[in-house]
Amino acid sequence: MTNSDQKFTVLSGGVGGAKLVLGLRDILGADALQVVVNTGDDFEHIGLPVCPDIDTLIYTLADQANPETGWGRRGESWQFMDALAALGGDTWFRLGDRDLGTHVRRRELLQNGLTLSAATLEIAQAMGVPTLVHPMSDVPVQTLIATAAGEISFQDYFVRLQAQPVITGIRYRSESSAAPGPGALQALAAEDLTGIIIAPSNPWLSIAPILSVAELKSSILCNKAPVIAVSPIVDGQAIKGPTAKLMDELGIGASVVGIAEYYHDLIDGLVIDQKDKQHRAIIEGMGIQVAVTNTIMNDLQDKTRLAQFVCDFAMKLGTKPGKTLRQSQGQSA
Ligand code: FO1
Repeated sequence: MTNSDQKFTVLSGGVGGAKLVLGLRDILGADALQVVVNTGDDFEHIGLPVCPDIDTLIYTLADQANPETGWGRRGESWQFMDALAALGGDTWFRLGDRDLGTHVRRRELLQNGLTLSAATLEIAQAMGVPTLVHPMSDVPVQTLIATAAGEISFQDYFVRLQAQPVITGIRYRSESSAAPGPGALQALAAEDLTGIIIAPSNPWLSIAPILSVAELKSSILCNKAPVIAVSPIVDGQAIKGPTAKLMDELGIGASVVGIAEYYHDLIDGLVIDQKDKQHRAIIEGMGIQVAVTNTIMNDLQDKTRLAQFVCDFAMKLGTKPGKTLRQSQGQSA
């Protein structure tokens, strides 16, 4: 199938999402794609506004992502961190010298009165990334992790404590009800979309914060375009990160069926790995269309191949009668 005139909006978290977005950008072109990004991981660190998922995505699209760490910038050096350590500063969260430039520039733009959406656009353009990257909200929405020892911030859980604590609950906190980022809202409400794609990011840590912004979720539910998720679980294992551990801890059980159950009121289609094809019937029994392929993305060819597969699946699904039901659910939400 040809990709001309197709338009997609993607919901994305960090590395897994960025890989699929890169594949989509390569086959569709920058203009046919918009990305709504999780900001639940964002925090202020040593006085700087750090937005890990936004930066992972922009660095990936700019071919500036650090392949060694999976976060931060390619060709990184650590002189700032070494100097800070020598002075007794906080070093559990490592900001490389080049990455530091992004956070300092973002702070300057925010202090000049720009919204996070506008600052992100400015940084993306400066890095030669024309793809529209939209923060889910311009106001802070924090992912908070409940553990036996109390509630902790996302970065405390993920980086400082290396995702070791057992999770007993997760919530997404904003000071008032979080307003959607203007670009994010427009990208999900657009009437000419071929599909809305949920990238293979962690559903609870990366996608749920986006869905916690009520207007974004209802825009997805109301949109006539098919919604397709790509499973981040393959053969009971997470492709990356603590997704499988978290699913076990929340009593869901690490399986692609748990992913389908979590998204079932939202999606029309789920892309699962060929290693999970035995789960196809049970997922289809939930009213979700299933497409089976190799979902592991090691190189650029894997990314573009999976991206093309997802686009073709969206074309096949088209606008379905089932949309009427989701539309009315969305309006009452
Ligand atoms: N992850 C780590 O495991 N250790 C770090 O020191 C670290 C620093 C860091 C700096 C900037 C940035 O944008 C991301 C960084 N990350 C680090 C990754 C990040 O915290 C998580 O991978 C994401 O929040 C999850 O998507």
